[in-house]
Amino acid sequence: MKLYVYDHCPYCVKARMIFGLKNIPFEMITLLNDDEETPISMIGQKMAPILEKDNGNCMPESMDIVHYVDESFDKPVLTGKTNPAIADWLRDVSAYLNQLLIPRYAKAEFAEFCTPSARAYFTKKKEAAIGSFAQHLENTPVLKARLEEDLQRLDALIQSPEACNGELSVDDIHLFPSLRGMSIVKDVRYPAKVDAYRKAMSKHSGVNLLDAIAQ
Ligand SMILES: N[C@@H](CCC(=O)N[C@@H](CS)C(=O)NCC(=O)O)C(=O)O
Repeated sequence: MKLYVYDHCPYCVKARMIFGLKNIPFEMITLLNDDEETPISMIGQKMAPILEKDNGNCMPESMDIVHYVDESFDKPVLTGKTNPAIADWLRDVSAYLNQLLIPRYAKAEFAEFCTPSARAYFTKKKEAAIGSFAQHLENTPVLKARLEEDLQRLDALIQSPEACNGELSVDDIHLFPSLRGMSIVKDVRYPAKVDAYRKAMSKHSGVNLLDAIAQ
């Protein structure tokens, strides 16, 4: 199976995670961010992730891919209960997280931005959506303080480094991509349980944290 992704994309991280958590081999292909033709030819729109199955059929939508892979190969692993407090936390943080992450993604050495036109495409599209990157970057101290406060609340919800609710569930598929995204922000102070969780989940899912390229 082939999975078409952008490295920065949290939805693509969801799809990547299920392969890692189940130890299922797959080929990952990173699309250039300004390549509209490839995804449109596969699923009729410019969007990632896309799963190309061995029979050539293409499947969009991260959670459809997650459920397909979890249920079609070996025993399902996402068998734990969800906790509505995790979804609430993610909703609260999503109010400002993109302002911290997207301007940093735009400067990072991701494969989807390896040509100047691909990087320019992303910058233009995302600045139109979220406003001036320069202004958001200037606001970093305020945004980071808010994030660190929210991470303290998350710490109280984490039950195990191996799974946020104690047993792997779709909450892990939703939570880890946000934590992975925020690892591109330099010098965030992670409470102990959150830090252990993001590191363990990175290891088990095979999706790297971005600490090494944090800005
Ligand atoms: N509902 C979709 C959303 C996927 C999505 O929004 N992907 C973004 C990247 S994070 C995308 O491809 N946007 C189009 C673009 O970047 O031009 C899913 O869960 O897979």
